[in-house]
Amino acid sequence: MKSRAAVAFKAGEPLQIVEIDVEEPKAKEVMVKILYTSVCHTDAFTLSGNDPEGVFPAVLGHEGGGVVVSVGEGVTSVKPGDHVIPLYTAECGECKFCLSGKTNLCSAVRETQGKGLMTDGTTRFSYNGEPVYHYMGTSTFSEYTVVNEVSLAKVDEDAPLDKVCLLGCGVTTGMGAVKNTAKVEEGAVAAVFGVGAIGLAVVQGLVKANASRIIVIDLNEDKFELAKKMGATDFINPSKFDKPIQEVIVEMTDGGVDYSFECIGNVEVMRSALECCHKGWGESIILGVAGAGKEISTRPFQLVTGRVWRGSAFGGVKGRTELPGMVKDFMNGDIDLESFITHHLAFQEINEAFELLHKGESIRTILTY
Ligand code: AHE
Ligand code: ZN
Repeated sequence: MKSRAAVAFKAGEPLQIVEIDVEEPKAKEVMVKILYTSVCHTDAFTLSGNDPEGVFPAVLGHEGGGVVVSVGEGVTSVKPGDHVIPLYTAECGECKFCLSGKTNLCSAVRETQGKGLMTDGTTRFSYNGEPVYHYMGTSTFSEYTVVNEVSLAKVDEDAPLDKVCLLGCGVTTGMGAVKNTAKVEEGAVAAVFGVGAIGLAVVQGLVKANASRIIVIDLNEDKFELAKKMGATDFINPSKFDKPIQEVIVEMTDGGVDYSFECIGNVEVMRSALECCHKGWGESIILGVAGAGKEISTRPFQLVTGRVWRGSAFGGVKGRTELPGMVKDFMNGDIDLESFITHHLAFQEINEAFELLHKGESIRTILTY
């Protein structure tokens, strides 16, 4: 199968739109025709060369929606024509992780996924006869992609894929972190560091959880309007203060917040997010992806005195089990996805979508194939 794809040939270089070859799905694999995809900071992060798992050339992309084209041997949960959202956090339902009841992380395909390969150690993509790697088990920047069956959530055919594709990463990560990781209770005071798609999704989750105060922190004040529209109550630009921002937040919240969320991937900000938490019970959740070699630090006394540092992937959401319900929530008006969509572009304009993200001008750009 020939497929239009945006290939990351080299770290730090723009993607190139080329025609690649995509092999038919093997056992337990599925070919999906991607109809819509968006670009997330993690794609840009991997393209930059800062991701220890980054391999090139690769077909990046992990927030998309499409239709099943064909299935490999032994695939039972989807059939051609089904509408699906690819999952970078698979759910096999059988591994130690899936059976633990403690995590949404699944080990079925994660090891090969991190190497840009399918589970048999090979790739389904090639260009001029040379292999091209997969990415995050999804590779939504190709019109035709091959993914593992366990990496697909089947969703309602009536759902608009150009919107629910956003549930493939940012929105689910943010909303899930509030509900599953922090388990925010009514009346809680929360701080959200970084007002991109994930930060806004955290704000939406906090509104749903009836948090009493939602403090957003960002250097780009242009982001505050949308955050306010979505329910944030306080707005802080750290560059306007001459002391650590955690001190400012502790002062304005009578001792600190109940929950904080780091949605940037900056290890200094992670420290602020922990240290703005209330002594005795405040919990800080790390959602941002930090660059290779970066480490977090704080005085252990911060933890001894009751603050908690946590993190989660994909908001702790089990994709195959829970995404269909989130799609229904969107269709019933209980999840807002429209507010995240700031731009629409054609797939071949994908590098422009990366630029909009870099410049902080977009939250999400929906690319149409
Ligand atoms: N490959 C990186 C880590 C990347 C990472 O942390 N990814 C997040 C998703 S980012 C979505 O935009 C995640 O959930 N990871 C869980 C997982 O299993 O990868 C590295 O540092 O090696
Ligand atoms: Zn993402």
